[in-house]
Amino acid sequence: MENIIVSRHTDGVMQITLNRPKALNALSKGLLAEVARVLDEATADDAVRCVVLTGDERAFSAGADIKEMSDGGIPMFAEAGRLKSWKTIERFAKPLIAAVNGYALGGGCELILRCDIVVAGEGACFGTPEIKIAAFPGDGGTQRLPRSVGKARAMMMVLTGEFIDAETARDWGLVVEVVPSERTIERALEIAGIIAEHSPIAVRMAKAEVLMAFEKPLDESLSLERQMLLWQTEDHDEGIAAFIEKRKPRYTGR
Ligand code: CO8
Repeated sequence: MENIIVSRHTDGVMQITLNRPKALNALSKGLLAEVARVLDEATADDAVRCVVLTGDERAFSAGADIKEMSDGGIPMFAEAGRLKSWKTIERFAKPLIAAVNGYALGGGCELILRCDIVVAGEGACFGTPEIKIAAFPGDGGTQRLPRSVGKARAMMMVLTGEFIDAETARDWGLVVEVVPSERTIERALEIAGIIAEHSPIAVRMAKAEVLMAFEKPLDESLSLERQMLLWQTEDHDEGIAAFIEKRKPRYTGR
């Protein structure tokens, strides 16, 4: 991999570190394709229960690669491979946790909007500055940002291009916790480790159900949630047995 570093932790957590520091981890087509490839591998690998996505101290990611844009022009955004990579990230069914230090801008901000939980270091900042280059957050940001922070705040960010700091991002609901910068990855890994102990099938179902709240009308998602109650899993039986027998459950993911 040229643009990312992949590491595995013993507790079932995979860490993907964006690694284009000279370009502030800008999301080139190559980088996005590598992230998508690794997420496909993580999907197929039962040993991976949760993924943490991070950058470096200076930037989680400063967004789409503006230098690639000038090569390809705006239609570059609609390039099939690039859209396929985004789709893979969006459809990843296991939990995805972002650990953000430094800039999370443009596509970098859109990337965290696709994550399930976001932990930020004190110095992190978030923004959708595309308007400054006569564009808009077209990798899902115009739709996901208002669902995350509400219309007025999304309009403020999208139309001014101004950044918000980590505390504001937490107050607005974009981020779940703000921690000292040197603790960001550690905290994200802690959360991932807790999730990795749970039944993987129950975790996948729970993630899918919460996401339905943003994707479907309420009557449809409530009806789908009720249908999911019919699911019988061995893990559920094991969870109940372990509770009654006062022991740790041994989940198999079935
Ligand atoms: N793409 C490519 N290279 C970048 C990017 C980027 N997004 N951001 C920074 N870099 C590069 C710089 O060019 C510079 O490289 P070099 O040293 O070779 O000149 C290096 O990273 C360091 O950057 P700076 O020197 O600019 O660092 P500063 O600390 O002075 O500034 C900033 C940091 C404020 C983050 C500044 O770099 C910046 O404003 N970057 C651009 C942020 C941005 O606009 N992001 C949004 C991009 S567009 C997008 O994400 C989605 C578009 C979807 C459009 C849909 C269709 C309309």
